[in-house]
Amino acid sequence: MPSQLPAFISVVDSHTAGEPTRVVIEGGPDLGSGPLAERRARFQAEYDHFRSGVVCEPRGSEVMVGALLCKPVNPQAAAGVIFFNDVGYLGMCGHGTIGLVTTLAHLNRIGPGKHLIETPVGDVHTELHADGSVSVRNVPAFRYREAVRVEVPGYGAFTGDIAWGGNWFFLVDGHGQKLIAANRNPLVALTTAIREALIANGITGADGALIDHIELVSAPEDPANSGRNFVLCPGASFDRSPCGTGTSAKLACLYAEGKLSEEQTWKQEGILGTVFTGSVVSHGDQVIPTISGRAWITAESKLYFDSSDPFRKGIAF
Ligand code: PYC
Repeated sequence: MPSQLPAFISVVDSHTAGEPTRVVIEGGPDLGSGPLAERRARFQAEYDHFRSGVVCEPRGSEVMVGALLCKPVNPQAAAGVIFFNDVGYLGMCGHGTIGLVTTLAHLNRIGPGKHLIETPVGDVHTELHADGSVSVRNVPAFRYREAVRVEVPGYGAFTGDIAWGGNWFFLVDGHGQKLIAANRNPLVALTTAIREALIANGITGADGALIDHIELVSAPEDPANSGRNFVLCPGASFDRSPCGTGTSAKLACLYAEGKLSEEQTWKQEGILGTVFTGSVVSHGDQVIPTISGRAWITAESKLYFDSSDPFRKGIAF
């Protein structure tokens, strides 16, 4: 009965470089056994209240990314997963995949080694290392358009690249902002205004896809790293981690500009100063990025959805 919620579900929470992931282990909706993209469409059409109940307040928050663990199509895969947040669904999620692999290891479902994970936008090849870090060989990434100019009301003109890294990104350099946590409110305001301006001007990813992630990039604060970013996620939240798909999009742009070779490692600093390392291999006119980072388990819980609770489907602000 799709509009109903189960009495309770089991989740494992973790954070990857500061960004939380909540993996639904038991009690999630039965989405059938087709490709993950079809199952995501069914999730959205029939069980969106489950998404909002799990990640929105009062059980979650706008920063929480949910991960619905699904039976994979390929019996060789360790898991299928559908990522979601307080406003909708993600294609891939780099920090979330690192959190998922760490969670599966915590549950003793996998050990160190290589594990295939299916997502709605393609297969990702992960490796859990002996030190607890996780590498994610992402779906192919590419720069779609270079140096796109957009006029942002109240701020002026910005120029950025549009790239796919498992989600759609608009990457902006030369924004004049210092990318530090103390500036998070003005950074959210600016990136939200940029996203609205892209929409207002009909600037999209391929096939009219909504560009829902805005990535400001700069030089690193720590000279040991290669670059720093601030990533606005779909909705009003920003990524506390360096954003796995955002790092992938950045790597694709660097490669397209001839500023990154297959031999180089890129150290991507996020807004908290935490780091993902990244590299690429060429894939025709695209690249296959690999990003690595570490997650930590923060809780194993049951979430209750009492039928008399007015906020069992989450609070929609
Ligand atoms: O790590 O890819 C990522 C991600 C996307 C949204 C939040 N984190």
